[in-house]
Amino acid sequence: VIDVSKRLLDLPTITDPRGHLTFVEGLRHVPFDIKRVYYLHHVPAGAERGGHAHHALHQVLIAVSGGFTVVLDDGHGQVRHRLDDARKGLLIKTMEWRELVDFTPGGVCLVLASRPYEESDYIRDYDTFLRAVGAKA
Ligand code: T46
Repeated sequence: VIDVSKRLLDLPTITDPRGHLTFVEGLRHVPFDIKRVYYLHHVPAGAERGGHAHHALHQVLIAVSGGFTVVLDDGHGQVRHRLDDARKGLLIKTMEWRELVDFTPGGVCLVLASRPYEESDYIRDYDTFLRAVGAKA
């Protein structure tokens, strides 16, 4: 089972009377070179994102506005973590099933990814995922 406390990254944040500025450099603040950035926004109430795992992709998720809950599953157990602090990143590694649920209105999930988009990197079938991680015969 994934230990979420070991996956939370404290992103450098400069605070002054004008507000907060948080920044991220690849290979310095996240453990990979950043090859792609995308963001999930205007997510309707009740919508669920994710529902897959990746063979090779590493990602860091940041709740840059509002919040959402991440369900992480390594095939041997699930953990849920609420992300709602724009100064924190959540690292998701290879072969980890993820679901993003319960977005607040206006919630935005910024994702930093270690690789370009490749459909062949996705495992979208949960039984296939369980077999691949050795959690099912
Ligand atoms: C993940 C969660 C957090 C692209 O063309 N390029 C891209 O970089 C991405 C991420 C997606 N797409 C296309 C592929 C689909 O036709 O956008 C469409 C929606 O993608 P998907 O259903 O995979 O979106 P989510 O929100 O379920 O999952 C995404 C990422 O795919 C996934 O890696 O971890 O966000």
